[in-house]
Amino acid sequence: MSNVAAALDAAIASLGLYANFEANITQGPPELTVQFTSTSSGAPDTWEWDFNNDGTIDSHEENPFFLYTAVGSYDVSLTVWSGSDSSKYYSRGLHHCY
Ligand SMILES: [Ca+2]
Repeated sequence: MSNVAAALDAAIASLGLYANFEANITQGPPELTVQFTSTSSGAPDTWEWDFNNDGTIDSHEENPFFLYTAVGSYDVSLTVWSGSDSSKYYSRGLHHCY
């Protein structure tokens, strides 16, 4: 790792643990495949995605795909963990299938 990359990592880690994510697409007709990318800070070691707000974790990957198969509006949450610390980011009605 370069000195610049190491310094950047240290700066990001100093921000603390904050969950955040991006998605490559936010609406479309089913079946809609969405690529989610975690942009969380604080060097999380665990990712818990709930793509349809049903309380069931759908993925533990850092940058998962999810396939929306039904028409609807979906709330998406990402909880990240670093040791015993956690942070949750919640996006209401992020994805619309029509
Ligand atoms: Ca779920």
